[in-house]
Amino acid sequence: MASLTSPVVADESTILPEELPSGTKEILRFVNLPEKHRMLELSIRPPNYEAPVDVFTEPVTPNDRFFVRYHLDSVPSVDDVDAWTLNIGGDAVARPTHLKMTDLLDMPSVEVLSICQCAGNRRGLAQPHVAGLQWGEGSMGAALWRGPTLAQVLQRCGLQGNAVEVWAKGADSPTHPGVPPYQKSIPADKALDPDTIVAIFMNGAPLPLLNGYPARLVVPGWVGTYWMKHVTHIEASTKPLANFWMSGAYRVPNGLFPTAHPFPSQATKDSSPVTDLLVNSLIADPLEGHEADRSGFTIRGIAWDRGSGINRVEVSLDGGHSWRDCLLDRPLGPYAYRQFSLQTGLLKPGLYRLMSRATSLSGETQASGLKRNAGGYNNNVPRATPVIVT
Ligand SMILES: Nc1nc2c(c(=O)[nH]1)N[C@H]1C(S)=C(S)[C@@H](COP(=O)(O)O)O[C@H]1N2
Ligand SMILES: [Mo]
Repeated sequence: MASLTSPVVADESTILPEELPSGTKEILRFVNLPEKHRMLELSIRPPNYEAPVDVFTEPVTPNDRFFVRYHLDSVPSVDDVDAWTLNIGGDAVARPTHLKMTDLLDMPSVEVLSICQCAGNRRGLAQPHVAGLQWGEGSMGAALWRGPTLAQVLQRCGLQGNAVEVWAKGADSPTHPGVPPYQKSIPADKALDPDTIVAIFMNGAPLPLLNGYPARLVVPGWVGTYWMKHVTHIEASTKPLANFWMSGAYRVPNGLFPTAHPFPSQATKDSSPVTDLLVNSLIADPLEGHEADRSGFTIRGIAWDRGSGINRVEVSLDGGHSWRDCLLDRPLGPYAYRQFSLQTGLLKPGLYRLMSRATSLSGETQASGLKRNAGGYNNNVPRATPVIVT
C-alpha cells in the first residue's frame, strides 16, 4: 500500500483540531490513494484514513472521500469477482449455501442512505488522551448503499426461528500469529431489520476496495464495527460469538450511554457492546481558524442520530454560553445526515467559538461533558470551532 500513496500538500486553510495529541498532529498528512482523494493518513498498515471536515458540507459523502478503517494488516485483493464466494451457514440455517456475485445481483435489492461511523470517531479529541487510533471528526461518512437485505439472504438458506445472532467474517486476515481474525456478530432482530443489507453498490458504483469490495454488511443506526467489509462468511447461530472482537473490544460500561437497541446475548454484568449511534452534530463551514469580516457569515453543518431523526439544532457563537436555533434542511432519511444552517448577522470584531448541539426526535441531546470509557467511544460532546472576525 505504502508505495501507492502520494502526498498532497495540505492547503493552509485546513487546521487540525487543537485537542489532537501533538504527536498525531505532527505525522498527519493528506494523501491520495487508489480510489481515494485527499484523505488524512492515520496509519498505513493497517490502512486508516479519515475525511477532513470540509467533506461534510455535503450530506452524501463521495466514495473517494469516504473514510477507511482496518484492524488487520492485510487488505484482500479481489482480482476476479467471479471467483468470490459468500458462504452462508451456521447451526440456525437449514441449507448452508454459497452465493456468487451473480446470485446477489439477481436478488431484489433495496437502497438505504446511511451513515457509517466508527465508534472511536473523535477519540483523539479526548483530554486526557485515550489509547487507540487518534481519530479526529472524520471517521464517518454517509452513502447510498444498495444490495439484497440480509434477511433475504438468510431466508434463502432456510433461516430457523432459533437464531440468536448472525456472525460475519471478512476476507482480510491477520499477518501476526495470535491476532484473531476480524469476525463480528449482530443480534438476530437487527440482522432481520429490513434496512440491514449486504451492500454491493455504494453511491451507484461498486464499493471501493478499501470500503469492502465486492460486498459488505450495512447496519444502519449502528456503529461501523459491525459493517463487515469483504464479507465472505455469514453464519446464523443459536449461540453468542465469543472472540476478542466481541468480548474484548468495542464495549462500553452498562448504563453509560443511552441505548435504544441493546445486544443482550453479548451483555455481561458490567459491560455491553457499543451499538446505537448517539445524537451528534458537526460544523463543516466555516472551518477552524477561518477569518471573517463583520458582515457575518453562514454557519453550515450536519446533525444525525441512530435513526429516530433530528428535531432541533442549536448553534453557539460564544463557546456554549448562549444558543440560537438553526434552520434545518429537509430530512433525507432516518439514517442520513440532516443539514442545518444559521446566518450570524453583523458581528463585532473578536474571537468566536462556534459550537453546535443537536436534539433527536426521541428527545436525546448531545452530552455536555465527556463520558470517559476505556475505548474512547461515543464522544458526542459539542466542540468549539474558533473563528476570528476582523
Ligand atoms: N473486514 C473488515 N470489515 C470491517 C473492519 C475491518 O477491520 N475489517 N472494520 C470495521 C470498522 S471498526 C468500521 S468503523 C468500518 C469502517 O468502514 P469503512 O472502512 O468502509 O469506512 O468497517 C468495519 N468493517
Ligand atoms: Mo470502527
